[in-house]
Amino acid sequence: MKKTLNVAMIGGGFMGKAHSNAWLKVNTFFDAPYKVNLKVIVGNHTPLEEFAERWGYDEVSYDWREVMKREDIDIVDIGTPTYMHHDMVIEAAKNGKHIVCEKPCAMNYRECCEMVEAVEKAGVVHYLNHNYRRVPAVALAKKLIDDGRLGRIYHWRGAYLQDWIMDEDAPLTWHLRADRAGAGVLYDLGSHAVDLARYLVGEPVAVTARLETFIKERPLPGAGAATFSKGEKVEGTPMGEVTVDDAAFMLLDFDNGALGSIETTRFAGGRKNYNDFEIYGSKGSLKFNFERMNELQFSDLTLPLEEQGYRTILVTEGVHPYLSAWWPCGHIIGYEHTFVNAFNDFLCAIGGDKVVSPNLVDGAADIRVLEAVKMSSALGRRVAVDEVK
Ligand code: SOE
Repeated sequence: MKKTLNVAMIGGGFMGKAHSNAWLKVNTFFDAPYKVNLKVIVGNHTPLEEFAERWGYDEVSYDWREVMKREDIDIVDIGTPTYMHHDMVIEAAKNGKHIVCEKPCAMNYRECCEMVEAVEKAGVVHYLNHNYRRVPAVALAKKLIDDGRLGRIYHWRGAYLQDWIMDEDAPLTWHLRADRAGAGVLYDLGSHAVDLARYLVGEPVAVTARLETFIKERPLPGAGAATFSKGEKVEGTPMGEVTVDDAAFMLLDFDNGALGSIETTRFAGGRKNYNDFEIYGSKGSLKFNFERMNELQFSDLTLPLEEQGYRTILVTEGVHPYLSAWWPCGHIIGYEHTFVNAFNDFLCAIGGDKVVSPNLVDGAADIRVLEAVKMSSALGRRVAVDEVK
């Protein structure tokens, strides 16, 4: 009989939904070493009873510190705004809880280092939800690179583009406040892009970057103003200053000599969740785009010239990671499946492997690069990543 682990989910927004869905599916589609029970959903003000009813939580709570101390909680899942991650992770670690934390890891490199120290001291398993590593097509990219099929890597070319705040009436949510989010698109999407670059190519050692804010002030979120859709701006709505970047462009020097670039913006009209990368090596090249997440383009330069060119691989065969748990080949998967894939790996780590990646150590490395990007833009020069302390 499998032991059941009780989950406390902190945050009932978009990530609260995506994570709750994954906890509900992981024991159905995977032979995870533990069963999972949705014990308590934790929030700070918005009534959670309807959320608890819909997703099947036993309880609701509005006191995360009290929940952390409960003996009957095994896993703490943090899906809150970035500024809360540091204190929550440290409190969870102190109480011996295994931890899932949403990206970005924390507000700055120093906070991340304190979090790493706390989880390592506690000996708990910790996973940082850069879920795009759990896309089978990304796993295939990793395999091709590790098998030497690309040869020496020359370039990483990443672009993570969205367009959901191009409307100047979109309200000033926490994502647009430096004291809540740490940075704007740089942390929100740039953390995913840098994590993928680190996973697939290597460690950035220096950056040269430019940040920009296009819309300097926005309507304060009023009662009922949606968080992600067009704000219901009415005349006289009080305005607030946007204190984060709307776009962040960077050049990266990698430790293995590769040269890379990453573009992140939430002002790329028509791009909805356009998480794209291209990798160019001496023997081959790859292209992936999350908006076509079941496909990987591969150009094999070792073929006879007349056979060369990009071919699109439909990455749905059961031989690829995770897919044998889902559907037969050709029956594609989606965004939510990457969370389930990751949570199975997290439960396996608790069950024995002890380490799952990415984790807070990766998070600290990601944020160190992103802080170097902020420094480079502010100073107008190339910044070595180890300048960030
Ligand atoms: C931003 O809109 C966002 O929700 C990110 O915060 C997520 O991490 C990404 O997976 C989808 O886009």
